[in-house]
Amino acid sequence: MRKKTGLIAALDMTDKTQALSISKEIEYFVDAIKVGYPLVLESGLGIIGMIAEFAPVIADFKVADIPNTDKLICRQAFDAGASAVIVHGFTGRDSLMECVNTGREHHGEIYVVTEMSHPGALDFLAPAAHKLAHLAVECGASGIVAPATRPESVRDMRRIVGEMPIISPGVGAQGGSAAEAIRAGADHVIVGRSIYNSKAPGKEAEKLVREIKSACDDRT
Ligand code: OMP
Repeated sequence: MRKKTGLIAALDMTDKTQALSISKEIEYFVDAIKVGYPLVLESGLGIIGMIAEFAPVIADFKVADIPNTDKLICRQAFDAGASAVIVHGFTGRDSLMECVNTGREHHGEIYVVTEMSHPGALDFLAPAAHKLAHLAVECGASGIVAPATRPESVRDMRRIVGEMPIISPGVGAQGGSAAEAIRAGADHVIVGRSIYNSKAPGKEAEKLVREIKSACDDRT
């Protein structure tokens, strides 16, 4: 994903009209727009192509199955116009490799979830996060997802994955800070509710972009 602003907006809504109007409002401020099950299940897979008119789309399907099923899901997302797909790594090397290969066939990217941002991630995922990050590197994934709610984990992941892109959710509604995630080593932050629940999504996105830029300046 090309980095211009460092911001990825997550549109976790079910209303297609609202999703398209917010996409138009924020297109200049985002590097990508992430859509997931809520919007796709309500509107159909075609919504990916519609949003891709405004910005590259990350299909957040958290793919987590056997290799063949993973391949079929990733293929659907890329054929619909997604530039990237988010997948889980805990299903193991063969499943992840299949996603990465499907991404390559479609000139698309695969981002692997390491530690998630919510409190429940500490139950099972956090203890496996280092292994998942290593697996993402070994399988040649495009990048990883690491939690803005725990900047120390982002810092840890950065040490493991080297230059690999890190995209980081959990900013705003989940309590994380965009600036801290960026200073800890994230390349992009993913922001949902703070943008789409705001009265002025464009202005909110613009504000976040300023915050990200100033945190990037602190880092250099
Ligand atoms: P807000 O909490 O509303 O900003 O939304 C965060 C977005 O990032 C949602 O679309 C989540 O599904 C997603 N997300 C997380 O919040 N935590 C994670 O660990 C991983 C993701 C993700 O893979 O995008």
